[in-house]
Amino acid sequence: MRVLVTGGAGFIGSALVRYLVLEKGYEVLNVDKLTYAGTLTSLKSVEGNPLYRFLKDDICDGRAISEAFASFRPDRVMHLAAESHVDRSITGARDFVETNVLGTFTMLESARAYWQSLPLEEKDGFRFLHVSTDEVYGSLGDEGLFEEVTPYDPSSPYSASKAASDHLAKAWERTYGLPVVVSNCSNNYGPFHFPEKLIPLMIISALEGRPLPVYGNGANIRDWLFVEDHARALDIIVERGRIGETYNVGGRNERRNIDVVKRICALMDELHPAGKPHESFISYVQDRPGHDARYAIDATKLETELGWKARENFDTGIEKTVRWYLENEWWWAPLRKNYDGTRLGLV
Ligand code: NAD
Ligand code: TDX
Repeated sequence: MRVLVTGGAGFIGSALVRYLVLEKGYEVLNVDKLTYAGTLTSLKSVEGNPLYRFLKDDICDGRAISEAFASFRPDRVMHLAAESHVDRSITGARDFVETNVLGTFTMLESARAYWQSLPLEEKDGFRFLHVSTDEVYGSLGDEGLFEEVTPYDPSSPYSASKAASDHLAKAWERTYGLPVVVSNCSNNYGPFHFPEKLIPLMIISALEGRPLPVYGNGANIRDWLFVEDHARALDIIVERGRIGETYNVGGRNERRNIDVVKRICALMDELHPAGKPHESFISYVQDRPGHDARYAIDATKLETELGWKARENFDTGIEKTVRWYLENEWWWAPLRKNYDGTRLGLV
C-alpha cells in the first residue's frame, strides 16, 4: 500500500505517518512545505525507515505535486496540509485561502489527472481522503450535536477556507468521479501539538510560570479527541468509507475551556509544583472575535458503519499529554523560541 500524505510534518499528519509506517507497514510519501507549524523532529521514529520518504514541497505548486504523483504512484492520498490556527486566520487570512482553498484545488486536480491515467483495475482502488474539521458547521447552542447533514455555517476565515475546500473535494467526486471521501473531526490533542494551541500553550506556560490566557469567560466548549484515535479513524475511513460520503470523527469528550485549563493546572500542581497553585496564573483576556460557543460531534455513522471507537478518554489522555510535554522539552523548546505564546496582536 502506497499512501501520499500531505501535511505529515504537522501535529495530526505526523501521528498519521507514524501510525501508517510503524503499525500498518505502509509505504508513505510525506509532502510538506515545512511552514512554521511543520517540523521533521516529530518524525524521528520513522527517519531512515525504508517505508518512509519526505518531499519538501508546497501543495499549491501543481507541477511539483503532479511529479510526486507520477513518481510515487500512490494507491491513496490523505490530504491534511493546511493552515490550521484560527487566531492566525483572523490576523492574516491570505495564507489560509491560498493553502486551504487553492492548495486543495491543486491536490484534487493533480489527483484527477493521475487517477484518470491509471489502468482500470488500479482506478477502482484509488482513494482521496480530504481531512477537515467540525468548525465548518459553525457553532452549537447548549443542545444538539454536529451530524454529517448539519448545514455548513463557518465563522472564522480558517473554517470558511476549510468549508470551501470540503465543497471542492465533494464537487470533484460528483463532477469528475474522483473517488473522494471527506472526514470532519473535532479538536485533537496529544503529543507533538504545536505550542500555539490551547492545551500545549497552557502546559508550557504553566511550566514557565507565565500567565494562562483564557479567552472571554472560558465557557466555550470543545469536543476533545486524542490524536492517535484520529489517525486510526482516518486509516479506517480511507480504507472502508463510502465514496462521496462524509464521516464525522469525535470522542464524545465535551469540556469547557476553563475546565480543561483547571485540569491542566491540577496535573501540573501534582507533577511540577510551582510554590503556588497553577490556577493562580489563569488570566481572562479579550475574547476571540467570532468565537464559536460550542462544538460537539455525533460520530454514530463512523462507529456503526465502520466500527471505529475512540480508545482514549479525556481524563487519561490529558494526563498522558501533560507528562509528554514535561518529558519532551527537546521537541517543543525550539518551537517555543519562535512563538512565545503572546496572542498574535489580538490583545
Ligand atoms: P498543523 O498546523 O499542525 O500542520 C499542518 C501541516 O501542513 C504542517 O506540517 C505544515 O508545514 C503543512 N503545510 C501548511 N501549508 C502547506 C502547503 N502550502 N504545502 C504543503 N504543506 C503545508 O495542522 P494539524 O492540526 O495537524 O491539522 C491537520 C489537518 O487536520 C488540517 O487540514 C486541519 O484543518 C485538520 N483538522 C485539525 C484539527 C485539530 O484539532 N488540530 C481538527 C480537525 C481537523
Ligand atoms: O490561548 C488560548 N486561550 C483560549 O481560551 C487559545 C490559544 C485558545 N483558547 C480557546 C479558544 C477555543 O475556544 O480554547 C479553545 C481551543 O482553541 P485552539 O486550540 O486555538 O483550537 P480551536 O480554535 O478550537 O481549533 C482547533 O480545533 C479545530 C484547531 O486549531 C483547528 O485546526 C481544528 O480544525
